[in-house]
Amino acid sequence: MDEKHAEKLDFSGTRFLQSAETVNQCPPDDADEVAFVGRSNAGKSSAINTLTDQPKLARTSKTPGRTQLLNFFQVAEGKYLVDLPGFGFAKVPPHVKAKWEKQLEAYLRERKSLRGLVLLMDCRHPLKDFDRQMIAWCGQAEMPVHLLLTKCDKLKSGARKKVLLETRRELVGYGDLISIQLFSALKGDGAGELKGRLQSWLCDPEAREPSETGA
Ligand SMILES: Nc1nc2c(ncn2[C@@H]2O[C@H](COP(=O)(O)OP(=O)(O)OP(=O)(O)O)[C@@H](O)[C@H]2O)c(=O)[nH]1
Ligand SMILES: [Mg+2]
Repeated sequence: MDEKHAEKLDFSGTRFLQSAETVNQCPPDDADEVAFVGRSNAGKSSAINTLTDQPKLARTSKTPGRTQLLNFFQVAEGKYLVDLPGFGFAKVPPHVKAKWEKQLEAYLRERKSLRGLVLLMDCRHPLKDFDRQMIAWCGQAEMPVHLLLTKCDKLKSGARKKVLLETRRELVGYGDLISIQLFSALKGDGAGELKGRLQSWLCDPEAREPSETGA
């Protein structure tokens, strides 16, 4: 028999699967997936590229608002990473922005395949309004969150530790639902830790519901 628990993901074999403009266009909802969310320019697409060792897999840009669709990447059969559009870009017309926000909300609410969210925040500007709203929503929905404090190559070692400790302290009330780490797409710092988290969410059913231990 196929030992699903033992499956070890090879992130470097990830390939682009498809884009979706609406939730209805997403792949069939019977997979395991993790979505990368965060304010525009936080480094979502860059994180996916570092993780998969493919610098051009997800499109990145200095201009916020680069990712405009839900982009699905397949790590293995039925195991997806989803690159979501960022929030907070100023140059997008309001009606387009409203449409994306609606689709993003619908995706988060309706998608059964979603096992957890990787929430990315620039470590120099953590916990902005959008991040707090996202975390509060996850708390209510009991959706696990792995928080990446990105671009940590921009801070010295002491400042990194400080932001990690302070962010952890602020979110301690969420217990096991939220885990937090530093990350640099540029240097690869934290890539191993991120892979470990994704591996367990995508392949280990027990890791998804930490409080349910059965009889
Ligand atoms: N120094 C440094 N720059 C980074 C890092 N990660 C991303 N960047 C830069 O930040 C900018 C935005 O990165 P993206 O990965 O495109 O950000 P995004 O969150 O996907 O942005 P949207 O698609 O607009 O939501 C790019 O210029 C990246 O090169 C990092 O770890 N270190
Ligand atoms: Mg992007």
